[in-house]
Amino acid sequence: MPVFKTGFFCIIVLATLAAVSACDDKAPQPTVAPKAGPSAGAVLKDCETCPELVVIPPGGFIKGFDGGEPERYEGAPHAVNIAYSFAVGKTEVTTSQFRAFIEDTGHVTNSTCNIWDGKTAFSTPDTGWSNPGYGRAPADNEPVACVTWLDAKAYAAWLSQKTGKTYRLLTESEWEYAARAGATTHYTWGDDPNGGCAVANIGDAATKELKPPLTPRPFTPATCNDGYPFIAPAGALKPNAFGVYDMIGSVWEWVEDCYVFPYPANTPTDGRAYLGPQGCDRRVTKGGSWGSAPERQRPTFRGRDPETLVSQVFGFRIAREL
Ligand SMILES: [Ca+2]
Repeated sequence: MPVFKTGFFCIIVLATLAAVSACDDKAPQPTVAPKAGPSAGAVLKDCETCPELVVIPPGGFIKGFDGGEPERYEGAPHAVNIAYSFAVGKTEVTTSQFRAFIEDTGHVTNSTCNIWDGKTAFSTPDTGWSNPGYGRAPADNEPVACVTWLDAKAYAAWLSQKTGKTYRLLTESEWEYAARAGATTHYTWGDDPNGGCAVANIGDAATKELKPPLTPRPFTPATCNDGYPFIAPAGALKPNAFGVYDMIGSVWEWVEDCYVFPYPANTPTDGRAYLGPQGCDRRVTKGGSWGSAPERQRPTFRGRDPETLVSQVFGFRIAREL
């Protein structure tokens, strides 16, 4: 086998591969700038009918709460550190955004939805995302409701296919981190359950304006007034410190994680979802709704529902990897 001097070898390599750095350690090393991602707070939109997204910075927070309702313990509190940026829907997915998905795919949704009838949530024929029991059609700019976890997953898959980006649901950790936006209080707005009406459409004094069958509801509403007896346009109230709207109130948001309580010893602390050893029969829902008690609007409160549940007060928000 012929023996070549390093220089000759390099000429060959340069001529064929245009690679330089391996040949001469005295040569200047190429400077590879780290790939610059979008800055925290940047707003992204991948297509005309796609939801706007807000870039969330990496960071840490304490997830969970050493308390909660009986049989709904929300602890143990534990540190979560999310080392990556990600993007979340600036608002919850709206009626018109969901309609674009339905029209493009022919995706079939449930034809019944659990609608409050004044006493209980009742599976009502001929209801669904296009008729969520408001006594009128949902507005294009209102958050879509009456969608299952499976519908939300299908919507995310469609957006991924449509845009070439990776869309998915938020994990529970990502959701809680994005909802808190740095807040360490019991509620995202402070410790007073009646203090959230500037930033969250919750069960509040305006709820008194509701007519049957949307009311009465089995809780004492907050004493503040957010101006909306039931659903509100997406983004109608103030955003949080990350520039994200309606994380609390509005509609419950499906997230990726399986529900178990308390948090298991191996619950992820890096932002990933807890998916259980063998899948799960219930998924976590977060953030309360316009028809929920003030106490359930805490960022640590954990709804727990089957993937196939359809509810008048359940919607979702999307996440996108960067
Ligand atoms: Ca309200």
